[in-house]
Amino acid sequence: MNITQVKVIVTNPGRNFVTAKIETSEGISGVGDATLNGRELAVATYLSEHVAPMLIGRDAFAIEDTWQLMSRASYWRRGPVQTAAQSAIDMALWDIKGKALGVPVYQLLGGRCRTGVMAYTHAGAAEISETIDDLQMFIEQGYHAVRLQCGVPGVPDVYGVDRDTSTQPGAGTERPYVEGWDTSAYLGVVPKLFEAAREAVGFGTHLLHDVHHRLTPSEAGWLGKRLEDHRLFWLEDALASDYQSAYRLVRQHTTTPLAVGEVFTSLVDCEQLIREQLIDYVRASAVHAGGLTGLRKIAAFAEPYQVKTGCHGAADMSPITMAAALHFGVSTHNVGIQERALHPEEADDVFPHAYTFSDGYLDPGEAPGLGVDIDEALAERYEYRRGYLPVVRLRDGTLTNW
Ligand code: GCO
Ligand code: MG
Repeated sequence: MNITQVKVIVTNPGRNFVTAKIETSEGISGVGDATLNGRELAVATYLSEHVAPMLIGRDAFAIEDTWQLMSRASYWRRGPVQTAAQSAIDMALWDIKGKALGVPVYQLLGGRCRTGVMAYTHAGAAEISETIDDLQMFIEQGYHAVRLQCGVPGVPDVYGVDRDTSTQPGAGTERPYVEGWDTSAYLGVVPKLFEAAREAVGFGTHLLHDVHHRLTPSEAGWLGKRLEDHRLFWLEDALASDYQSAYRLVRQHTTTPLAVGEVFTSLVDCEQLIREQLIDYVRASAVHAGGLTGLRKIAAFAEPYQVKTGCHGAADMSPITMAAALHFGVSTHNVGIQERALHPEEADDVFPHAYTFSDGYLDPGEAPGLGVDIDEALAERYEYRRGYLPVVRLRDGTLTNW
């Protein structure tokens, strides 16, 4: 079965998504997500100009060889644009193989080793009390794990608070939106948030928090230590992860579990973090770390170091990525949790899918392949809109990490 066409579909059902659809000589097609939030057209062009032409005529079953070709044929290594394109092709080929053999992709990955993948979702409001209300609502909806964020006194527009996470950030802002930041005020409020949460719901629900790259190693060590009694499931992206060795200092000062890696594009980005056991969870996703093939390579390396995965699952990755994460999730031993942010309703219509959520667990379903598709006619109705991720400035105007 040969690849006959690679279509690139850009659509905006509530936010931008880029999809690769591979067609084959047997009439079986497969889909892969190539969405790189805020830089979507770079990947779309990379796919249609540089990737599609070299794939025509290739064996659609040769997944590993195609993955290696995409890693090596460009000469230039990794990079988010290249790996998002590689990820989409990889996912689409797994989808095709599953459909051709009549099995869900998780069967190709070794079969089920758990009944469902525990999901966490996001509670975040300006006031601590409102975040706790959200937390209680999610517990009623069946969640066993919830991420908590809250406003920082004196700082307007903080990450993870109030704005609709299905469409923000990155959906349709014509210039990067400017948020503020104050580390001292933040460090004052976060311990209070978790104290209030444990008082309200006890220890029966896993609680998580995303620092979103804002702290220095010593600040992160202090925060992790301060939160230890509240037993977080994880503290995420405490630092920008550009220098993996920076996590040594954090690790030396706290036993709060650490998660990093939604921006990682390959094992190279987290090899030291894993090998030195500086983290507990790697957040790499199927869409940015080389598809199912790339994600499996990271997970296999992490397993003996007792590092688990907790795949990035924000709304800026399409339902195709969620489907891939769940086939990986039920069949890979060292999967810890899966992030779940709801997509806009229109996006769920454009990408009909077989995966389900019940009692806090996600399941990929039993449809052959990935169990997700793109309704091309519907997708065409939603035109691409340029959108930027926000930036952050300190009180004195200095730019810092968003
Ligand atoms: C998360 C992430 C997201 C990112 C977004 C950027 O933990 O879900 O931090 O909210 O900010 O995916 O595109
Ligand atoms: Mg995050």
